[in-house]
Amino acid sequence: MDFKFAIVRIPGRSVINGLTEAGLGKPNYEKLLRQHQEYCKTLESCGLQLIQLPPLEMFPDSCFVEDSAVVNKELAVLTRPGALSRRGETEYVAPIINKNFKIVKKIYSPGTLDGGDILQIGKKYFVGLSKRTNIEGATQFKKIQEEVGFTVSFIHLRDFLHLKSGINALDNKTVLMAGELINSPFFIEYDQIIVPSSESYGANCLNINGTIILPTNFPQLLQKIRNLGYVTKEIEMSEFQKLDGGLSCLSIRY
Ligand code: CIR
Repeated sequence: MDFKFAIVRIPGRSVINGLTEAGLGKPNYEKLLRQHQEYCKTLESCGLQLIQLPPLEMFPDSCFVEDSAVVNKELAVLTRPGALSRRGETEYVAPIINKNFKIVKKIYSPGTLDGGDILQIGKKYFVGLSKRTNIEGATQFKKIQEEVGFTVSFIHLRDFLHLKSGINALDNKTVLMAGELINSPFFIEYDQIIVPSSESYGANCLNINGTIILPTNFPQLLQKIRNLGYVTKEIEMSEFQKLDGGLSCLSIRY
């Protein structure tokens, strides 16, 4: 996918108290910061210009900036995050979104929507109905995007925190899918790479201008992607994994 910019937020010290169901223990802040710097360098090495926002200590999860806005070439949508402790994050992303997008829409109460639940493949959007994104939020999103020519489908999630925890596109015809999303009828038309259950976290990967970025230590998945001829780069994500955060969550790309 072709992108020029990425918005990222530097993690504050409070990140170690971020929401999690992973059961992997608390992250080490210094290590997490190094992993974030490596993430930023990797995006730059793929040709992106970074817009770095400062840490927001009052919002431990605010480095997972993807959840607060969904953007495309037509417009931006400021979300209303599903977790109460994250709801205020949008306000702090709004200024940079308003500066960079001509049309900016919003998700309103009682709707909730996290950017991690939004998967775009070409002119199609798939929206995860999850613990964080409710039907009201998804319906508002659908209306906004249909007006600018996208089709929008809803997918009920049972296990994954977000839709993109379990499925991502390598390009406009290939998806990487894990867990409950394997065999999903929504993706029949795509070439499918099945992520082994022991490597499920690796399903959250990114295509930045032709390079597939994936987390380290998922050797079977790496091999499958390389066998298809993709150029890959791996990044250490252990400290973000402890917070249920993946590669896509750490930036808003456009
Ligand atoms: C949360 O539970 O909200 C954060 N600890 C992780 C958010 C991950 N975001 C994403 O997958 N888009």
